[in-house]
Amino acid sequence: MPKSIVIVPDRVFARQAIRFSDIPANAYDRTVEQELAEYAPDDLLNIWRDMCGIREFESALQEIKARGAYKGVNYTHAGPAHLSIGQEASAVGMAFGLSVDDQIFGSHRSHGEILAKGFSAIRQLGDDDLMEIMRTYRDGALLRPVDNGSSATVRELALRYFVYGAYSEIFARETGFNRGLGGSMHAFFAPFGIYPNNAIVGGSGSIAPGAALFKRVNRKGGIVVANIGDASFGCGPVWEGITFSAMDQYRNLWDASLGGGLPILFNCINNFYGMGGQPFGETMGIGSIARIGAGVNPEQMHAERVNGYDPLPVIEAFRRKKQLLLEGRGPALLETITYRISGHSPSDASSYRSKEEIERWQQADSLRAFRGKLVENGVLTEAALDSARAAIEAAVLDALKLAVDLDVSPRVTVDSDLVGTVMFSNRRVERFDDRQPEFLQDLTDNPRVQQLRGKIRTPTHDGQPVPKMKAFNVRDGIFEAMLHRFAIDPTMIAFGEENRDWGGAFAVYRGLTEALPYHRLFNSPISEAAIVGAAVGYGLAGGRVVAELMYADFMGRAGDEIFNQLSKWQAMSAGALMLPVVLRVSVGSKYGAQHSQDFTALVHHIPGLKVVYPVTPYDAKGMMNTALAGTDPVVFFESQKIYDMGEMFVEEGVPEGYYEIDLSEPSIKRRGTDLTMVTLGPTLYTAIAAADQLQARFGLSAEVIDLRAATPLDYAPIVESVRKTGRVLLAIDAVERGSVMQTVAASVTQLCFDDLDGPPVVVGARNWITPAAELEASFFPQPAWLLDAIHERILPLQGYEPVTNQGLGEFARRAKGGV
Ligand SMILES: Cc1ncc(C[n+]2csc(CCOP(=O)(O)OP(=O)(O)O)c2C)c(N)n1
Ligand SMILES: [Mg+2]
Repeated sequence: MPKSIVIVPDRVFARQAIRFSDIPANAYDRTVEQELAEYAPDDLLNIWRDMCGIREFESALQEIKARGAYKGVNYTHAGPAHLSIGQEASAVGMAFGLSVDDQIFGSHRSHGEILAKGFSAIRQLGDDDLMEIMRTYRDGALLRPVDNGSSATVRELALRYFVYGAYSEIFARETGFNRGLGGSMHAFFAPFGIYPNNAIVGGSGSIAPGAALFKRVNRKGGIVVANIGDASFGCGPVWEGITFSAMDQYRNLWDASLGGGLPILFNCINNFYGMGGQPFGETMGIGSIARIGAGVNPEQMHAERVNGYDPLPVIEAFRRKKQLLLEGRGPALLETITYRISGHSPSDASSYRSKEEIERWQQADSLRAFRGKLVENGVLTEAALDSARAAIEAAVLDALKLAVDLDVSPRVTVDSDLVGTVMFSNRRVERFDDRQPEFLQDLTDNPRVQQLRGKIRTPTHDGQPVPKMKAFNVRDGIFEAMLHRFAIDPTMIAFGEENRDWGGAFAVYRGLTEALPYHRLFNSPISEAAIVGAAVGYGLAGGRVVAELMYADFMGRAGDEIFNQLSKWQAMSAGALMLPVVLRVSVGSKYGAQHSQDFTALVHHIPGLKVVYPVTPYDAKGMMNTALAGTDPVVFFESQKIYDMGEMFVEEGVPEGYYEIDLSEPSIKRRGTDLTMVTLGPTLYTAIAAADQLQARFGLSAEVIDLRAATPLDYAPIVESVRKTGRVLLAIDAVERGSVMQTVAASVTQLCFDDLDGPPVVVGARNWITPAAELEASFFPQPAWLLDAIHERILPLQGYEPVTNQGLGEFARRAKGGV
């Protein structure tokens, strides 16, 4: 808490009432005459045409899924199609008034929103811009199939291009927006401001705030819209995303020139159903999603409920919401009422709703109602409306025909390594913007920078070990790297719990508060899902970010954001997006079962994440530098056991200047010939202690290799070492079962089979919950355990008396009991 916000007892205990104001519902009361004065006839024709285009697009998919044919086009589509027939007015109303630089994020049911935003962008962009986008996006791969001279204008061409790209993406074709690697539920097209759909219900609720944050921090125009369903408001990460978006600090503490509250609109597409569950009357008790606004902030998120079965009230509401977001009064919440006439998915038998209900909504169908309004009021003729509808239906059918044609629209070759090549962008980007990075002070005046100047960076000083207080330690290495990159990349920001005035978790950021303005370093709410989700959104939008989770144990709270979002979007964009996100997580000790777990195995298992775990000052600094110059998500593990540790291995010491370390390269910390010991994390120091004893007591020389990273991992140095020693012990502080070391051991067995004297041996922590500090020595591997394991299973040590049972019989006995 910054000292500028003072808590005064008298004030907080004063008698008062917390007041709410009414939340408008269906307050739209404009007459047709008023609306007609607002719109040109062409606008209204476009609204109609867009709605018809979406209806046709979705109807075709419905028939293809149900019957394998539509209007003479035969096709079997294996993948999903969550259709939004009935919801067209809400989508067109949402997108009609948005600018190209306004960004939308969606859900599994966002085809309609994507099309509406694309149609709107195509109308706003000039011919040159449209041609430029079509020619350059994926080198024109989507343009060539549709550029056959049949379009009279560039806009017509762009429309065919866009609908074709959407169908191709849904059908997993090379010519899709994302080469078919996203598909129906993850499609997007950033040049038109269309950002990822999300197959995880509410996934966009925590990501979109990060894109809005990017706009504020980097002074970009426009707003961000999170289009999410009514049932998604039961998801924790959506609430966290709202909380993150509504922080007071944007308006209280951040530089006013940045623009105030986050420019984000949570747009609840309320169709009254989850799949079959009903949030109103059954699965929630809130009555109306707009009510949520009242619990968020005094402005009640400017929440309101609007009729989304008519495009005009939605357009009008969006216009007002956009205005207040641009004025810095965000976030905002809109509950757009609509109805899904189609099933949740093609296999949906609508067992959860009555036929009569569906028929009522069909009678009130938005297309029919809007058409009636235009004709009855003499705005447009039946003929004009019919001809617009026929034209867009023809364009949609034409795009469908091209998209199903395997000659025109091939699939990516199944046996190609395309997915493997786009999972990581593996690029190096010094800075994502050329402006001057913002600081509050000259860095030479920074107290931490000054303190570090007096620290000793070498393993010894004047032939003596360096006292802890004087040693340049692991936390200093992380700090120095981050400060350096803060000074290079103006888009770089860091946030998490207690990141600012507290000095960062475990004092890693001490000094950064003095150096950086709020918008580059800030405290987040205790919302791990929003911390990681917002980092994903910030990265997708084009900025560099370091998010921090304090304890690795809290990764569970951000499980979806780490496992399904951070790890996936580069691959699902087929390389169109980069995710320069470093996620710092600290592995605890002494704090028991929920604060002391090494979760490297969890993230190592997930494709799409780089996972590093440096434990020396030299490695911490060099690997953080690399991570912060790269373009991939890096989960950066740190250990609370060794934050204070000075450099013990690099004789020349930790350079003051800049250097990088190849993340894949294991580091040989000690040379030896009799045995290879492989470690990840602070177990390095346990292994060094064991190696010392092996040498002193048994004259054996152990080679100690610190993996430093679980992914990526170059096996060559390990293989080379095992070839020499023929024996390998792998040790880690994570629980043994399923640990990274088990994977490495299995690989080493394969890679070095002919060179090994016996199978690799893994020593991890016991397969327990982490016990109290006083009992930790019975849980984490100790030097003696390594000697015991060597003695029992690798190389009998003469005269050695084991202190623990590391034998295979004991292993099997425990395993049978699940321990
Ligand atoms: C986290 C998560 N839980 C469950 C599902 C399965 N699922 C897919 S859509 C859906 C209903 C979502 O309802 P809502 O958010 O209202 O969106 P709608 O389908 O109505 O557009 C469910 C339960 C999922 N994809 N993700
Ligand atoms: Mg719903």
